[in-house]
This record gives sequence, C-alpha cells and structure tokens, in this order.
Amino acid sequence: MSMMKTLLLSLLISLTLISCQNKDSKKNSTDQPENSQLAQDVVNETLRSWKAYKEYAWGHDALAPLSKSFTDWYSEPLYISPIDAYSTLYLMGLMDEAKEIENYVVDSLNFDKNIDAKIFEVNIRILGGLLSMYELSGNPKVLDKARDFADRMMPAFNTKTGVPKYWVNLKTGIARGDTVNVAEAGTYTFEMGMLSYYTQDPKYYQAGKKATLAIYNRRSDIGLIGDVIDVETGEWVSETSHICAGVDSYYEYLYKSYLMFGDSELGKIWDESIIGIHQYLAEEFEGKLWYGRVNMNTGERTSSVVTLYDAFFPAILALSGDMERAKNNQQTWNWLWNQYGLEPSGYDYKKATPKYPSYNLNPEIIESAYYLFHLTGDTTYLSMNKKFWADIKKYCRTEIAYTSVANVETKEQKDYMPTFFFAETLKYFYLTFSHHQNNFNFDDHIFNTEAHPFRRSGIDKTEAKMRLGF
Ligand code: DMJ
Repeated sequence: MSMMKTLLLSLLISLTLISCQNKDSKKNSTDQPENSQLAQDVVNETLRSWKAYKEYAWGHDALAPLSKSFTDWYSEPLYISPIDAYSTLYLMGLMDEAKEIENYVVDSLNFDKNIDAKIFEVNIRILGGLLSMYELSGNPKVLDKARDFADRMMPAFNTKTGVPKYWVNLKTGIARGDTVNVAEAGTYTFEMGMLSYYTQDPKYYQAGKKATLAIYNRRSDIGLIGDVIDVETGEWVSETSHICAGVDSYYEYLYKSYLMFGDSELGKIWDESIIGIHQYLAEEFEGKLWYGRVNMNTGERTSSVVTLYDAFFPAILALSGDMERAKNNQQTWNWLWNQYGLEPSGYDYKKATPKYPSYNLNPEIIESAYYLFHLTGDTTYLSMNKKFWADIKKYCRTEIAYTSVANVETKEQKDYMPTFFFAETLKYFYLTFSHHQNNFNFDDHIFNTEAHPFRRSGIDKTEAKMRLGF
C-alpha cells in the first residue's frame, strides 16, 4: 500500500473511532429510562426550590429555607439568585420562569445602589449571569444591563498593579480593600472577554488580563505563585501556593479564556503553570492523588488541608486532555464524599479529619463527574452523580427547597441556600442525567466558573483578537 493510502486509511479509522466515542458518550447509558426519570426529578426539585424562592424571597439575594425567609448580601438586594438561576431554568426548558427573570432584569433592576459589592463574587454571578442571559435570550437590553454593571465594577481595577480592590461601591465607584486572594485577583478574563466581544470595546478584557498577568508576573523562581496579594504594592501577603479555594478559578480562567478566545499568551501561562502544579503541589498519599499546599519559593510542603472547591480540578484537567490525572483526582474526591455522604468544606488528608465540617451545596465534584462522563463516556461518573444526588436529597432537602449542612458528620442543617445551587449544582445534575436526550452540545460550550454557559462557535477567533485587543 502506498504511503498516502496508509495515511488515508489510518485517518479514516481515527475519525470512525472518534465519532463512535462521541456517539457512545451521548448514548452510553444502559439505563436511559432511569436517567430520564432522574433528569425529571432534578427539574421538579429545581421548580420546587424556585417556587419557594419566589414565595419567600422574591426580590432578594438568597432563600433561607428553614426559616422560610430571605437573606441579602448587602443593605440593598442585588437579585443574585434569579440572575444565577436563569441559565439553569433556560436549559431545563422552564421558559416561563426564565422569561419572568429576563423581564424583571430589563424592567426593574437598577444597579445604582450605594453599596460596596465584592468584585469577585458579583463578576462571576451577576456579570456572568447577565452575559449568559444575553446570549440565550438575544435581548439587547440585557446586554445594556451587563455593560452598565461592568462599568460600575471598572473603577476597582484602577490600582498600581491592575489587580482590582476587594470592594467597589456601585453608585460612587469608590473602591476599597487592598488585600485580595488570587481568585479575587485573576478571575475576570472570561466575563470581561465576553463583554469586550459583544460590545467591541477591548477595555474590559484588557483590565481582566492585566490583573491576571500581574499575578503571573510575580511568580517565584520555581514558577509558583502565592495566594494573597496587596493590590497596590504587588507584594505577596501570603506565600502559600495551592489550587484550593482562594486560588482555584485563576487557573480555571487561564485555560478557559485561552480556549474561548484563542489568546495564546494565556495558553502559554496555563501550560507553564500546570508543570509547577504537578511538580510541587501534587502528592500521592495512601494511594490517592491530592494537591496540597507548599511555599511558593522553596516548594516545601506547608499543609495537607484541601477544600471541596478543589474538585473543580478534574474537570479542567479533563478539558485540557489530561484524562489520567483527571480520573485519578476525581476518584480521590469521590472517596472523600463517601466517607461522609457529603463533602466537608475543608479536609486534612494526612490527619484524615475535616478541617471545616460544613457542606454548602457546592457543585465542584458534580461538575467534574459531568465533564468526565461526557468526555470519557464511562458510566462510573454517571453513577457518581447519581449517588451525590441521592445524598443531597437525603441530607439537604427541606420542606420547601434545599439547604446547607453545618457539619457533614452530624448532618445538622443551616438556614441558607446559596445562589450557586441554582446556577451550578442543579444544572450539572440535570445535564448529566439528561445527557442522552438533551440538545445541549457540551463540546460547543464553555461554562464560566459559576456554570453560566457560552457558545464556543459564537466566537470568531480573528474577530476576538481585534475586539479584545490581544
Ligand atoms: C462558585 O461560586 C464558583 O464556582 C466559584 O468559582 C467557587 N465555588 C463556588 C461554589 O462552590
């Protein structure tokens, strides 16, 4: 056979294999009726929780499900639950509920409020939620709201390093708070990039990227970063290096923004950073793969305390093609979950004891199981999410909705349903169980860190270069 024919034949075989694999990952479940039932169960429970929010907390930030009341983050509400809930309700086909939120946002929501908002949190939830609402609804008035909100955030970036301050006043633009962690410093390129793309104004992406580069440029000689920084002096306030809560989404956005917009500078930073993570942070302990804490300058281990937020890592590893580590690390989180039937917020893997015993309906382990189920087609990950859903129903379900748990050992409940339960946790469960039947194309989407979906095919990479200014 000629060289050309051999090449063509192997190409054909690879394409056939890839296409079979993709079909498999859509249809791979032998229990489709059971999965459809579970998907419907998630929809029903979402609707039940949403109705509870409407009845007891409408207009406010979050539902307090035990006292049947509400909680606001600040002295005035910012309507965070509905903005976070929109994309989940939309994907579930709950269009009347989604439309009601869209109408409220356009007709009644006003961000001219004299409150100091935490820039990191409102970026991923409010700006991310509004941008995704614009993408799904196509309503230009929603984009106006998103831009208005981002313009109110922008003064925070006006610092010596370009890393934003912790709070910004939405009315006056006065920003305060010089000490921020790395996630609060460098989780902006994705939302700001989307906004620059839609508005053709590069200033948003430029601000987000400058903050990210300010972190990267302060890496140590061994290529690690600390976890807390002074936004004016640029000095590290804490030199502990890790991927846990307080750092996590900095890494997530290096890779996701590179994938979405094609900014190769971010791609290179991800490639370089991941080497240091595997070299210094990864630790095999009693047959499990953990990512612990070290000193950024020496690489010496400082702690074996991890957080449940770190379970985002298998998802991003899998997305970047590192399946072996992704599967390995997900097994670790699955093991931890099954020690308690829920995950503790903080856990010391060498002392084998919870450091922070609460579980606040967080999504990360479910997100990673969903990614791995889609990307490998292996039903092990579907089974994981079935178990997580059963446990959450068992321990977190209340008369009207779902609530956080104060202690994973006693299962004592708290009176708070976080907004990301709507945005992320319920969405990842639904997408997993409806995988064989829904029209959602995972491969064409990237989720922001709050699980708001954005279409990859909506971005033209050449245009992105111009509109984002890289
Ligand atoms: C979410 O608000 C986001 O995913 C954030 O990046 C960190 N984790 C919380 C939920 O656990």
